[in-house]
This record gives sequence, structure tokens and C-alpha cells, in this order.
Amino acid sequence: MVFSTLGKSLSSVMRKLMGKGVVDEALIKELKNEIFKALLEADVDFDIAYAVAERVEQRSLTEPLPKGITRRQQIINIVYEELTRVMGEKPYPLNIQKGRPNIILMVGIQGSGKTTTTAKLARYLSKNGWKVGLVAADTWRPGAYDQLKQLGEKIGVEVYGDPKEKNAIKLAKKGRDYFIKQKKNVIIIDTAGRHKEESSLIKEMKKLNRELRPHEVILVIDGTLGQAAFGQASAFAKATKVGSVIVTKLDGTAKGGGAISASVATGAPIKFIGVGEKIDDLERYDPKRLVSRILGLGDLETLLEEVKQAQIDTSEEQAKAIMKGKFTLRDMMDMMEQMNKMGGIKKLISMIPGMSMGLDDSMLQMSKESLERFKIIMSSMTDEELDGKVKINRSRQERIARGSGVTLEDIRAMLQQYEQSKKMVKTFMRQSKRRGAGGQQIPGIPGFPPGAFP
Ligand SMILES: Nc1nc2c(ncn2[C@@H]2O[C@H](COP(=O)(O)OP(=O)(O)O)[C@@H](O)[C@H]2O)c(=O)[nH]1
Ligand SMILES: [Mg+2]
Repeated sequence: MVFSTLGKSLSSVMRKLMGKGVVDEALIKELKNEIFKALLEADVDFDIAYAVAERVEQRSLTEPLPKGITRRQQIINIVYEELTRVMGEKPYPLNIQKGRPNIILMVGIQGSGKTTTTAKLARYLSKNGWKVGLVAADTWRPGAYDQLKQLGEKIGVEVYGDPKEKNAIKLAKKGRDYFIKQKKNVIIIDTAGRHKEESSLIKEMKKLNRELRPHEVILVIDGTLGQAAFGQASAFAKATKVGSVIVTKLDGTAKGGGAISASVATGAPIKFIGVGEKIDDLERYDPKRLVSRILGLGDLETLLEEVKQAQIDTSEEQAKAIMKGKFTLRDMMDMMEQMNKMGGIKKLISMIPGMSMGLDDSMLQMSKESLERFKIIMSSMTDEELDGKVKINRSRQERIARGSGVTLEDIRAMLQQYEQSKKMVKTFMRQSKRRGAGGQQIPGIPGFPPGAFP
């Protein structure tokens, strides 16, 4: 897996933080050292690694504890924030717009993965509805045209090229004009990268830039370079305002953290990462997501996806009824069962970044037990009661208690739980209706009091 080395050492740091009884100065010191070590192992620059470790320590020792969270949660969050900072803070979109032919120029040293990435990007964009044309403007390497042409055929994207034309700029311009006439929205120009060092690469990039006026120039950097990526990325960042970076080959290297943090340090935004040789092995670069994955804090997107999947399981009538504000005890039961089906509440919670460690086991235990108890109680209830057609008054409560062998208190706890779930569901439904299907919201999870999820 990508960043597995960094992930392994950092998640063991996190486990250490979770496991110990007290969070004291000694533990924070240890945490600092472990973070420093893990970053160095990922080939992050010494000064950067040191600064991150220092900041984690300083902040952990001096920041006041915000209300409602534990010291542990606070420190996890500090680690998360500091790592996200060196990894680039936020995702950046490509500079492409509807209503114009967008020109993207790919540059980079030979072997960095330009041609592969050009095809991957074409695939990614055409999947997202853009009409893409590729220009094979590498006039240097024999077979460069065929390489791109084959890739283009695989993904159904047209490639313009001319193996006889030796002037790269002329060729690139012809290709660009050809695709503009074809009304393509995105034209990606793959160039030669015969240079072994930055200065000549930058010189050629400037020339191409002047002649072709691209909307975006993408520097393709080989991730196996680790922190040595800094030289290329910084020369590039200085030379162009419209530049961004794609770091490739992160699947096969332990130095990915170094390559990423080095690029980020130059101020050039990383937009995608290459994570394999196959055409689909390109990911939007999202530092927050990456860092939660590295830290073993789980993946919020995955969680939302699972929640969505589970919601599809709900029958249509049921969903409609709930939309109208009708949420019965049976619905609550269904929902709790769904949560269990998704792999247990514990797994679900472990996918919420920063959440897994904060909740203690007794809480999880309690909710599982209450699910069992609710089932027993409901088995002694009539259909009318389960469908919410009658109010469950005191005499009914007493009858149910006798029938199921639980106390009146248990029944009231369940009813209270039901009222809370109903409120949460209503709020959630209102929000997701407003946001449209697939709205990014986590529904209240029955079994937890409101406020259990900060
Ligand atoms: N494992 C892995 N290999 C990659 C990745 N991107 C490119 N490559 C490989 O790197 C080599 C050089 O790629 P190429 O696109 O020809 O580089 P170019 O000279 O810059 O155009 C090829 O063997 C690719 O399969 C990646 O993300 N992961
Ligand atoms: Mg190439």
C-alpha cells in the first residue's frame, strides 16, 4: 500500500499514545521522538521532520485543553494537524474550465512517468465528462508516439502525433490547433524529458510555456526520489505561476513522505499522485485523507460510503415514511441492525477520524447490550405499539415489562432512546433532502446520546 512504511511507524506511535494510562510529559517526549524517527524513515528532510516533531511537542505541552475533549484526543488532533500541514493542507483542483479549450502541458525528467501520467489523467478527465485530446510532442525518444498512442487506444482517447516531425514546438502547436478544431475541452501535451537536471528542464519548459500558453503546467516528479524531489520542484515553482505537481510511483517506495513534503515545501500544489503502473492508478491528492489513513484514524469517505450503502438497504416505503417524519420503533430497530451489519458500531466509529480512540469500550458495550435488550422488549409489544399507532402509557409499559422480564426503567430508557433517534433522523432527513441524494452527513447513530459525536 502507498505510504505503508510511514503508516506503520506512525500508527504504532498513535497506539502507544492510546494505550498508556496517563498522558504526561514523558509520553509526549516519546511521541515527539517517534514522529521524528518515522518522518526521517520516510525520507522527509531533517529540518522539516524536526520542526514537525517540535511543534507537536510544544503544542501538546502548552495548549489549553478545549472543553469536551480528552487530552488524548487533543494530542491526536495536534499530530493530525501538524502532519497535514507538511503534507499540503488541502486538495487543489485542476485549472480547467468549461467553455474553453483547456491546455495542459506535462513536463518532467525522462522516466519520471510523464507519458503514463498523461494517459492516466486523460482517463480520469474523460471519465468525468471532459472531451480530451492528447498530443504526443516527445520528438526525442524513439517510440514515444507509439507509447502514447497505445495508451490512448486503450482508454478511447484520440492521440495526435507525427513521428516525422522533429520540431517539438511546431508539433505541439499543430496538435493543439487540431484538437481546438475538434472542440475538445482538455488538450494534454506530453513532452520530451531528456534532461537529467533541473536547469535545462526549466529552460525548455519556459520555451514551451511561451509558445503554447498553457492554462496549467504539470511537473511530473518521480516519488522514489524522496526529499531529492525538492530541487526539481523548487526550480519549477520559481519558474511558473501556473504550475502544479503530480508525484508518481508512490506505490513502490518508502520515500513517498519525503517526495510529497519536499514538493509542498516549494509551494507548488500537488494535484494528483500516481500509485501504480495501471491506467487507473491515479488519485486526486487530498492531504487530510492521506494523513488520516497514515495515522490509522480511518477514512471518513469510506465511512460515508458505507452509510450510503446501508441506506440503500432501507426499503423505499420505509424511507418515504421516514421522510414524512414517521419513524417508528421498528424503524429504529432496523437502523440499529443496519449499523451492526455494517461491521459493528465499533468499526463504524473507527472510520471517523479522531474518533476511534476517544470512545471507551464501555460505551460501545452498552449500545450492543441495549440492542439486545430492545429486541427482547419489542418482542412483548403489540403491532399497534410497534407501529406507533398508540401511545405507550404506564399500564402498557407495565404489561410489556411483565411480558419481557425487564424493568420499567429499561422500557423508559428505550422509549427515550427512541425519541432521541427520531429527532436525529428527522434532522438528518431534512439536511439530506436539502443537499440532495448523497449529502455528506453522518446520521445520528442510535445507541448514543446526542453530543457523543463532537
Ligand atoms: N509503479 C509505478 N510505475 C509508474 C508510475 N508511473 C509511471 N510508472 C512507470 O515508470 C516508467 C516510466 O514512465 P513513462 O511514462 O514512460 O515516463 P516518461 O519518460 O516521463 O514519459 C514506466 O515503466 C511506467 O510504467 C506509478 O505511479 N507507479
Ligand atoms: Mg514519455
